[in-house]
Amino acid sequence: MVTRRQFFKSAGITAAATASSVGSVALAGLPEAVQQTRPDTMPPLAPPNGRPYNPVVTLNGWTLPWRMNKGVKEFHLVAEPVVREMCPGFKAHLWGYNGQSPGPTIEVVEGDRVRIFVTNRLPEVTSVHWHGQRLPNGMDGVSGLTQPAIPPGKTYVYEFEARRPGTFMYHPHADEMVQMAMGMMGLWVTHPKAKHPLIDDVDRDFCLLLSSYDIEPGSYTPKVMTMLDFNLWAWNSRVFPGIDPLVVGHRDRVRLRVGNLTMTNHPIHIHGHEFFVTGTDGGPTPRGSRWPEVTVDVAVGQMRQMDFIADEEGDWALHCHKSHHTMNAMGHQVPTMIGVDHREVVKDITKLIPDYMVMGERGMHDMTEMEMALPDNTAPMMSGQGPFGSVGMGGMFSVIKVRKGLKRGDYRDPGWFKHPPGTVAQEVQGPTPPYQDGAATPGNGSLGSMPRTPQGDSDVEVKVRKPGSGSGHRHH
Ligand SMILES: [Cu+2]
Repeated sequence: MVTRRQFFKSAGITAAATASSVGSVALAGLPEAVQQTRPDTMPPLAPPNGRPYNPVVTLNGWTLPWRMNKGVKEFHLVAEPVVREMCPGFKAHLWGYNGQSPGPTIEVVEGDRVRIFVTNRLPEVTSVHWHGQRLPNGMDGVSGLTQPAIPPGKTYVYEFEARRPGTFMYHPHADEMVQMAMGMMGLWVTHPKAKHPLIDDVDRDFCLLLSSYDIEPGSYTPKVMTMLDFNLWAWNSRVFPGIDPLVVGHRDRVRLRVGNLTMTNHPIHIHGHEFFVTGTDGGPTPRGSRWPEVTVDVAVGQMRQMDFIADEEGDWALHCHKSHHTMNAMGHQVPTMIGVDHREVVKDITKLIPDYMVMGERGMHDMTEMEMALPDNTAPMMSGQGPFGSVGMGGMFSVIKVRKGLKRGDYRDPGWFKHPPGTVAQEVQGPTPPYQDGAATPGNGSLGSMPRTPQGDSDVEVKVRKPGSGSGHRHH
């Protein structure tokens, strides 16, 4: 078991100095405001007191330590501006809690009495809504409706009993559009107090929040008015290749808890396994309602809890199945160029813009390996190196690494999977049989957007201009 002090040390967190905006007298008697300075996935926080449970792992996040005060678990959240590294080389100026966005995960046990102090170090009012919880109305955190908004510099306290087990979220209910667009959110897990008929024990328990941002390449602050056209799709305010892998042992029982606080739905897709949806933010699902899936849609404001047995070794992708959501900023300004030969045009353009680059004539995979001059502080659009080259992904993407012989509680990255000989797709040697050109040839009844060139010309040249190319696409 990790002591509180050891946890602080190993997790790289520090007790924040008393805020200048909140007098030390006012804070005397409050639990210390623990702050996290790193964006790494922190080891699970084994409960140092209270009822035991198997703690969760927050991907690229951490769990907030508490103090026990006469049988009440006391937490201290500090709402404040933070600098979040969203992936190596790209930092965002967000708002969050205790040094990070999302805020720390709060973990308690069904039946716990919980007291949460919330200090507001933002330049405007805030509040905290405990999404999904059963609680007294006045603790629900809707500013103006159930409480006055918390003014800047003030500390409010919430107190209630964690009445039912499950995965919940917390977020402001004051100037929500701005504050959630700026990254203010966190996860809350209530573990069952005893063996629960609908909640199975698991070996590894991961949680993440889906969030989205609109940050112009080269800038730091999200555009808060954006409603749909976000350009960064994040898990716990990280984008691939900045999202840590989910390391699990072979045959481990694994749980994924995914909450969605973006403005659109996300079909979360697992490779190589099937999962069952075993819970929502409404609670555990009845066993008779469960069926196997490899993709589950997580709608706006929902949580989905998926259980699976990791019985296939390897490096398995886990990602949002909206392909725009596995790309980072910049992708949406690029016009579709497939089938366009714009070499002549480029000569004219480069007279005006010397750095102009031809992109996407043969698809966009080349962009994953292109050395592009990006503005400072920009996430690569799609990158991430795998053992076989570029993965060509960004945004909501990670890898479940299933390995034999992992010790319980070992979450260190085991490196890339070593495939047994003969189990990797490979190039076919020898001559390929001739291919009969079919309907997609001009003059053959239809006009393909990418007509084949005459046989014998290995360098594909394209002479057809695709109608409508050059107009940027919008996504939603
Ligand atoms: Cu998505």
